[in-house]
Amino acid sequence: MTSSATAVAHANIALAKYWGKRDEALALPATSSLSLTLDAFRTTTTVTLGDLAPGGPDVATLDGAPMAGDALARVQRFLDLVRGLAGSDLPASVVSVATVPTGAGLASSASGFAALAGAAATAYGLDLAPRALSRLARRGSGSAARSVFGGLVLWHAGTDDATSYAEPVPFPAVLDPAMAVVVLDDGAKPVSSRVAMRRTVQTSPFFPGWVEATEQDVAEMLAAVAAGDLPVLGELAESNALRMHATMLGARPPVRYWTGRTMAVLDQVQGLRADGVGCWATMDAGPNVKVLCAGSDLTTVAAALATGADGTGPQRVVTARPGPDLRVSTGAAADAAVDPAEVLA
Ligand code: 2P0
Repeated sequence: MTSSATAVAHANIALAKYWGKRDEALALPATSSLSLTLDAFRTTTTVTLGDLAPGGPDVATLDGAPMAGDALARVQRFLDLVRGLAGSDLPASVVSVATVPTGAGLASSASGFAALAGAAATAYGLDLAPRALSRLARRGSGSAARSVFGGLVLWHAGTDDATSYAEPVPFPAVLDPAMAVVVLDDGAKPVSSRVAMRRTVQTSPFFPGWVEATEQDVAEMLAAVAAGDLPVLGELAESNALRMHATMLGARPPVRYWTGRTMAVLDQVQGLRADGVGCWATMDAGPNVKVLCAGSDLTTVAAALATGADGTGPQRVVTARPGPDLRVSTGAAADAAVDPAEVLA
């Protein structure tokens, strides 16, 4: 008998970052983190069982191309985990379509492993509540724990597998968070965030300070969210991102994801603030800059960023608002959920 499930998960961008694990095997982070799930970037994944010989290898495609090597091995390891929970030896056929450029610091592994967790758990007959699904997604990729939920999301660092999960953080309508994503480079990054994180933990003398400061940032951010204070949230987010990059710049050899164009966008954001427009930058494991602003300012901010910084020329900007929770469907509804036209051109 064939069993199939499809899940749609949205990418998230951290405002207080996850950078460094305290336990690699269980993917337990060194700090809690806070993120915004975005409506503009998502992964749709279908997991089908029953059309491959039992005991054989899993197969997977991403945007129509067969997965191979390390990327496929990572998917297979994750499916082994799900099979262990389900008591199954059936291989899976995985079809994934993303509107997120892969490996470019645009949170593709977050939406990718959240969608895989949702689809695989259902296909293998596991009935997991959202918190358990968040814990499962974490094992695929840490940040995927957060993509199980929409809106603002807090991932508790926790102390073990059971206590390290994400949950939504309700926010007042007045907060109105939105993001303009400046896509400077959507190619794969030179150093994976997994490798860069490990190197930072092992060699950066700044790492202990980063951990301490981030726990404080998360607490202050939650207070700003509850108060509906976007400027305070934005200032904390920009500062936290700069500290994360400072920590990895302190690694040996140093990890630097920024380019000259990254710095030019930071200047643009500072210029917009000087002109009275509330916006704050955050950067992940890549050169791209994500700019937090009020939804009511999103069109203005995106238009200003799109013109490009002095001397750089026009640049691509994608606008995003808070995205939804992970959705899982089965049967005919699942087939309809996969739309090849969603592939990013
Ligand atoms: C974050 N990043 O909080 C941080 C900020 C990148 C910079 O989570 O090793 O792909 O799979 O747990 O989740 C990217 O790291 O790493 C990430 P693994 P992941 O969004």
